[in-house]
Amino acid sequence: MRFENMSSKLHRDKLFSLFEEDQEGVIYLRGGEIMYRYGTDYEFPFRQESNFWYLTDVNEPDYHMVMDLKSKTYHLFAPKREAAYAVWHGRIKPNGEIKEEYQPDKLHYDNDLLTVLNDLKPSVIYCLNEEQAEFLEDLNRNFNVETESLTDTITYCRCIKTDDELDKLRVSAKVNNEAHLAAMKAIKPGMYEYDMKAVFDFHQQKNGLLQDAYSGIHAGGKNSAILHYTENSKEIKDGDLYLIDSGYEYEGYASDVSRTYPANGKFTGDQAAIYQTALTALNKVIEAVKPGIKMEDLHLAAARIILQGLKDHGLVKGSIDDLMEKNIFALFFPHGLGHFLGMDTHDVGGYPKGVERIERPGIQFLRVRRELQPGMVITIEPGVYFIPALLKPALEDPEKAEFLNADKLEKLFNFGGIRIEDNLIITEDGCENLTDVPKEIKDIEKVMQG
Ligand SMILES: [Mn+2]
Repeated sequence: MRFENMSSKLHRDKLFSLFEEDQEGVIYLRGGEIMYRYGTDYEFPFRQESNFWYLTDVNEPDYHMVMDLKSKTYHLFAPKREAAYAVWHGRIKPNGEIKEEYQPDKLHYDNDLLTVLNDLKPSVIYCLNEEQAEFLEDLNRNFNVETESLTDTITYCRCIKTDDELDKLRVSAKVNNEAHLAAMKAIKPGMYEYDMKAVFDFHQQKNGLLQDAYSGIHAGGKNSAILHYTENSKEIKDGDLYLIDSGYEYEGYASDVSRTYPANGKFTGDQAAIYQTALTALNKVIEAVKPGIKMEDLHLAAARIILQGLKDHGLVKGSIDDLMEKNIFALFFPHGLGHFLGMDTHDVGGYPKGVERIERPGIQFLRVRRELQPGMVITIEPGVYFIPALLKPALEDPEKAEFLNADKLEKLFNFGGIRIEDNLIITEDGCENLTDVPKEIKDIEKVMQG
């Protein structure tokens, strides 16, 4: 599936529309440059800065852009390449081709940036950060540069997706779903975590998705209780759980899916009970997702379900209300329930101006605190972990220990953790689940046992 490279026109119109009709000034964005490893000539693969990509469709290094607010004119500045560039990096795109591909109102070379800005005589230049502000002020000391508001304005645009963006996320999800299914089918005890990474990456890349959206987590056994484990280097043993939290981008749009399953294809009693606890939380939250609902309420609802599951399995004791009040949930579910998803994996817009984090264990890490609206895209990723670094001190703290079954918990210090994560588009009356990878216990066991 190919997309016309014109989503950025809609995005620019959306951004223009947020300024007053007679507003003076210009918006300036500098695109990404190639990054090198420390002081060497090792090049990291180029990936455009998300705001720039969003507003231009340009995923090439060394571009700049200017939007003139009054005339609604979009200027794109392409790098002026030396002939030697072609020898080392490939063909230099002719101007006509750049114009055709990106359709700016005015195309210039980057060395004309100062001339064009001087001609526009902007009363103010809105830009994203201090670094870009300094770059502009170095061009002309008299420029009046403002860095306070543009990030919020673009973020406001980016957190409600257009239909084109949703279609890109659907394509991304489809390939990612296949890669997750392939990983689930491939695992065997004795494989290394990097073997699983290789299987997953292969299925993405052979489908044309070349850019990972974040550092993938491939965690066997107790490593699955390390929230951002990325070593991916250990052997996965018989009886271990394996947790995969990994995703690739399609045309800049990320997928972020997690699954956890037994390496040998059959859940033990403990594994099934604890897995089902996380899964029930996920399924119940997905049923509840709809416009108007708040992520912090979903987080707390998931926490209650997790506590109920742990209580049913004899790991915690007391009333759910007391367990909630004492923040016992955060010992087992210490991260946020989910986040926005888009051009960035942890996409922008989770905290509008004036909204603060909730100072409470676990939920303080929630990355979204706002009412859900149609067109937003979120992940929901409840987890249940046995993290000795959290549980050991809790067992020594009388305030917490009275709610914990020490004998049972100590036996689970090497259990690891479970996280199950789906990606959802908020719709008018609920949500569309982009993730289609087996997650019910019977479905996982069926797939894994061939
Ligand atoms: Mn996530």
